[in-house]
Amino acid sequence: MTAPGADSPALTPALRVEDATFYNYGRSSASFRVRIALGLKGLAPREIVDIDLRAGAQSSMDYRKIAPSGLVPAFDFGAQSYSQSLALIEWMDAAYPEPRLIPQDPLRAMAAREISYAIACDIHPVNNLRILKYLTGVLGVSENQKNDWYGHWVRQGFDGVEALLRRRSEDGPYCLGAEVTLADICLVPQVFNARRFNVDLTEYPRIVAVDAACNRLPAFSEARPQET
Ligand SMILES: N[C@@H](CCC(=O)N[C@@H](CS)C(=O)NCC(=O)O)C(=O)O
Repeated sequence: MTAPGADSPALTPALRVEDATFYNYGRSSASFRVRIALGLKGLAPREIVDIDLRAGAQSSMDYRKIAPSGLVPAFDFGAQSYSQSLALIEWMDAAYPEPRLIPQDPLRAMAAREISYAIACDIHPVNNLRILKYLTGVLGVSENQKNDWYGHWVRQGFDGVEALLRRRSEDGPYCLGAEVTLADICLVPQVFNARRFNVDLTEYPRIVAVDAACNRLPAFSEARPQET
């Protein structure tokens, strides 16, 4: 005889941010997203460990045991560890629902993810450190050409994001209007990096305005990289 409930998966025991080690890097925009989400929710991991990307610490065997992809950020809970900034943030949003970062309304949730993924899946991956290093180190691309590459893909992506903000941000001040969502968490680090690479943002008044509004909130301003 089958035990009641034997065919339904067991719920995983609850994990807590307070028990996690957060693997972070100041200038990593994916880590920056997680820092903003932690701040908005008022959560503090047990420990924050910086992985020095410039020194290649993300590729060490020890770090790959935590995050096999060799990318930051990651949460290590001891017996289990997880990476991918949006997965970490979506888990926090489910486990600590206030304030909600992904709206409960399915259409608004889709709109928040639409902007988030436009940044995190389309812009960020082609401009990641390992891509830029491959361009200059393996393909022999010059610094100027690398910077052209960076600006090209940011502008391509921001053209779409600016148009989405015209449709979705209503009277602002944030990506979807009055409430901060995952979309803002993805936008602000991307704008920070665009400025670091001297990308001209004059064509993107809505993006610039949302960034300014977010940076007036401590969760955003306190999560900014210390060094530029
Ligand atoms: N999709 C991943 C991207 C993570 C990622 O690309 N992290 C960068 C820093 S922003 C990294 O660790 N780069 C190291 C490298 O390129 O070697 C996420 O959202 O967590």
